[in-house]
Amino acid sequence: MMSRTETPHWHLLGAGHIGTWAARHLLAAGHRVSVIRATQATAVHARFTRADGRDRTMLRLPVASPAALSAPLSHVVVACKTPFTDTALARCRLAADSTVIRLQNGIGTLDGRLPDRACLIEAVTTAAVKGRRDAHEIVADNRTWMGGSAVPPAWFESLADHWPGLQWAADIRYRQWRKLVANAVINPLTALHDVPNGALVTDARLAGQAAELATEADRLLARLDPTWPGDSLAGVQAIARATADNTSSMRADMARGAATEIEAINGWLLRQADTCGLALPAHAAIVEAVRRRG
Ligand code: KPL
Repeated sequence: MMSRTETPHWHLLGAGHIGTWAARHLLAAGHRVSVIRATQATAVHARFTRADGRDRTMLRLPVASPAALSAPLSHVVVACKTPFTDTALARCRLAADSTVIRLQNGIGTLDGRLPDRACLIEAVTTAAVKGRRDAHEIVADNRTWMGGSAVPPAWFESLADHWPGLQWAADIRYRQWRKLVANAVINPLTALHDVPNGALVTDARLAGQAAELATEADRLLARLDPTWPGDSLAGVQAIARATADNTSSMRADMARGAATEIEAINGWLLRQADTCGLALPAHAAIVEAVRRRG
């Protein structure tokens, strides 16, 4: 059991852009971070620069190979791409009362996969980090919310001092839904049409499809929670404008022939719609189209 003053030792599943960006803030707050990776390498190196070139940070994260882990893990950050969640989890043994931060796109990727007494912290970020494997450019830190319980863990307050824009959200569901709708509209459309995010507001045909997807998502979310404001399209368009030149993560995945996150994003909407007997034809069609390209 960790005392209130002790800082956690996190094990990171998924040392990509967002995983290493999170590690950078955890380290700044004095936490320890190791990467779980089946590799001979002893460390993962990451270089961060800001878009304006001002801040340059080098990060060295020790690698803990799954075979060398003797004790169950107490603190885990799951930041891998959603299709690899099960493979990543299979590499480690979680303590019965482990704390797990889920920093991934989509919803529900850890449902039924954690020990019963585990504490799941959902994280939602609007940060934008891009670049190559080990050289990350922080385009914007923006805002990050963590939540899942009324009261944050003891380590949260000092972490927030070292993580720009980090806040605790006792009810994080709306934040997750907002991000999910943005991803459910922007990601598959930009991937299938091989266009940057801004095309969703500049191309009339894509703008029409974006409106259809956002409206369907709102219909479902209002069915799940009648207090849902249901105004998703404006938010999606704002994100498309703010990230106009960016390549969405799904467009990048599809371009390099990697598995996409469609099942955790639009697939989640379809599974929820099924449970309430609602049809989402635009989402069903786009999931099919992405699967065919996979
Ligand atoms: O989160 C994103 C992604 O690409 O996964 C958006 C918001 C669409 C920005 O590109």
